Amino acid sequence: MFQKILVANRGEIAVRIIRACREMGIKTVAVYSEADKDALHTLLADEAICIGPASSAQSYLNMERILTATVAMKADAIHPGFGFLSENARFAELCGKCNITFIGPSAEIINKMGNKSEARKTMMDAGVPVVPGTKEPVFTVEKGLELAKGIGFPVMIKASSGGGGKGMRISWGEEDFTMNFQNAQQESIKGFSDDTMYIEKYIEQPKHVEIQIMADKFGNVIHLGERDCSIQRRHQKVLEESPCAAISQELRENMGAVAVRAAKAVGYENAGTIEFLLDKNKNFYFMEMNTRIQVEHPVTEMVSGLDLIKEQILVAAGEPLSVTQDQVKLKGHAIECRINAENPQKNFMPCPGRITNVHVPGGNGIRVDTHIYSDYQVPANYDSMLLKLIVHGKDREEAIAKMRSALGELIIEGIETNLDFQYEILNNPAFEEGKTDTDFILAYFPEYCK
Ligand code: MV4
Repeated sequence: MFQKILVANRGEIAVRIIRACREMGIKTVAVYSEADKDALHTLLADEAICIGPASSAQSYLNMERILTATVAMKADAIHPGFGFLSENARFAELCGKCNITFIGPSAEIINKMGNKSEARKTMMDAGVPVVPGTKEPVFTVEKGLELAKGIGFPVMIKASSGGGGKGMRISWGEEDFTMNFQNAQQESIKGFSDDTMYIEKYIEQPKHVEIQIMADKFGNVIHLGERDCSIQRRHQKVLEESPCAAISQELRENMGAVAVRAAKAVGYENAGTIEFLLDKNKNFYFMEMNTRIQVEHPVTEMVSGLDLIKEQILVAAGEPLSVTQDQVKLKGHAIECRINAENPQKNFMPCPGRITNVHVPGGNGIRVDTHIYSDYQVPANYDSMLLKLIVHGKDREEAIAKMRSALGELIIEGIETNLDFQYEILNNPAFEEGKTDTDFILAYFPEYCK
């Protein structure tokens, strides 16, 4: 087992990883920027080392500084968390060259899945259902239009290097295809220096359902059920839950088996997520694979009883998974609400500043993952997520009741947050009925989408 892990991240996920390490008897090193001198992860870790100025590019994204810190502090592994360097194949490769274990999949797999059109092709060959569309990459409008006519409009034009909605356009017919293809491709060239595109049939008002998988070095792959992450705003998830209200046990087992097949097809290792679109007829289609631990992993932890961060560390150290598929028992219902430093009245503009007072809820089935404390200054340089409130109840109804109660008790003073917005979602009748799809916020909260 590792003696010491360097946590190459900040915020609540860095705190989450440090706590898991401490429970496992592993020493921790925090890296921090000049803006994070008093951050909770800096204070909680056994050791901490400053890696540069506030800007991410010069600190949490600075591979050379992080690797140098790891060697200097004599850590034997790096946990990258999510965001920052977590899906950077070059970083995973450099870790190996420095004799440091990158806690995640290999550089080759990160690369393969990071290239979305290649991932699509790999999954088609593995017999995984993908959204109807192109198999080979598309580079020109002419070829694109010809293929789009074959697929049938509307279509979604996507950048192979894309993600988070970047380099993505809907085309409703031949008339608007050329403009949308060119715009998506230009955005991709500008953002990712890549003109590789692919085209899919546009699935209207789908649910975003993702399957959590875990794989060890012995070829064991398990799935831990699904998360419904349909409630998003501008491709930022707002609320996630498990299980998905629309999925039967039969469909869950089917999707889980497909996700395991997908992971095995690429020789996957460590934690991963297979993202699917679920259409109105309950057809599901592979969309992308995320090769990191995700923000919303706690909802899966609550229903499965597993600690996914510990599991990541175990398998990275060469241990087998702690459970087999047969031993996975999913119980009850979990919901996570992301609380951000942002102002819903001002188009969700980030609102950093000093937090003057915090009170967090507690009690049976309530979990709070956060790095904030009273008198903490939220820096303007990073993501605005402050806190994840996660609840676990015997069923969806109880989980909703718990979340309403917990949101009502949570107090964050001194800065603007989306707490009231979350409360409105929890009290929306359509949410109660499980009518979650990717247009949910647009459909029920149009006043927040102007
Ligand atoms: C789609 C789609 C419908 N049809 N692809 C959005 C982010 C990127 N990862 C893929 N996305 C979508 N791809 C096809 N063929 C709808 C979306 C989409 C979406 C997906 C998940 C959650 C929220 C979303 C909001 C708008 C669009």
